[in-house]
Amino acid sequence: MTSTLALTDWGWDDAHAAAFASRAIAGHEPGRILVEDRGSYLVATTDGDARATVSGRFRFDAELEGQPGFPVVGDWVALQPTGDPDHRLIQGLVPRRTAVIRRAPTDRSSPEQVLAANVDLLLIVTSLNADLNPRRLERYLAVAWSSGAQPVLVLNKADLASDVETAVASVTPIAGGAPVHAVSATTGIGLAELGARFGDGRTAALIGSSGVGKSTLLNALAGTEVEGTGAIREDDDRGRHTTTRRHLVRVPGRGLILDTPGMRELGLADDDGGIDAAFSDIDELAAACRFHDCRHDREPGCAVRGAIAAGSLDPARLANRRKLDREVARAEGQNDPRARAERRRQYRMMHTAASRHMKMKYGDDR
Ligand SMILES: Nc1nc2c(ncn2[C@@H]2O[C@H](COP(=O)(O)OP(=O)(O)O)[C@@H](O)[C@H]2O)c(=O)[nH]1
Ligand SMILES: [Mg+2]
Ligand SMILES: [Zn+2]
Repeated sequence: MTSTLALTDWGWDDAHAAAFASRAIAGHEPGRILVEDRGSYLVATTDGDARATVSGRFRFDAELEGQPGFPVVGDWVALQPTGDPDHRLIQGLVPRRTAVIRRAPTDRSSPEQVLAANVDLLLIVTSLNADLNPRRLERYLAVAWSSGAQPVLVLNKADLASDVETAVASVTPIAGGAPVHAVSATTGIGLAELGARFGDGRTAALIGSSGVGKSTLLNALAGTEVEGTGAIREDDDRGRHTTTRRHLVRVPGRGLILDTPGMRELGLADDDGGIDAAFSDIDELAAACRFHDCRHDREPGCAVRGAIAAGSLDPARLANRRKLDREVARAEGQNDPRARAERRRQYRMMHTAASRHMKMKYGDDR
């Protein structure tokens, strides 16, 4: 598929351009990752979509140093042409403006996973027919606030709910200022208001459990069955169609939208203030505790326990905050600093050996 779109149609702006220019190497051009498929990428470029893989040097740095890490959907990368007009080499990564990161608690080898980069609007989608789980929403909100993207709570399947207003009122206290939209992807309730948050050049991502209606919502927002979604659907073991790969699609007038597969576990990685932001009401209460290091346990003069006693704070919310804090502390413990230091040392040794070799072979001014 060739297109004659400008990079701004893919979300390129002055800040990205400046970040790219400060590192640019002659002959490299910017492109945006649309799909990642086991190390092979589909990228949007000024010449249309192209295939790309990371260069040997990029892989070397990513695998040994863990820096900057492999590109993910939404990333802007520096591309170098190859002899094959449909294949580019990824030589660099433009620093991410935002990053949605999760930790897979069961996968120790890759404790952190960047789900998407450069997302402006993060839609946390949940369904009004199933039980609305506030604890799960708090978890998603913590991830969202850490990411740097603006979270939006989307309560889908409003057509099936008997009391939408009560449901919205029940999540508003935990939304922490994030807008809440009750919508129906199938009947169109609330879609105009939600759609107004999107715009050309902005990047939105849909996250949430499987079955809440993310893909249906994407199609409804696009006003059509989004091109390419068929290619990223596969039958799962129950014979249903599920989204299996993250795919950034362009919807004219609504910018770029990323549909993600449902996630069984959304572990929290290193916390960049996301938990504090998701539970700012508790921190505000805590400021009035008698002791500044109050653990809201049995301390006298505890404003947090006072709020629970008065019925204005759900004790389950405090318990969930503690659970998420413990989870992050455990994750940080697993990022063993000694293992990290050893990896750095090995990398430096190899890097020095490699550059010595290159110098001998090609001289100093490569
Ligand atoms: N009644 C109703 N069903 C919906 C709505 N949105 C999605 N669905 C249905 O929910 C099921 C799962 O939707 P899907 O978009 O695949 O969910 P995803 O796993 O989050 O991508 C499908 O059968 C949809 O038709 C809605 O607003 N109302
Ligand atoms: Mg889906
Ligand atoms: Zn307290």
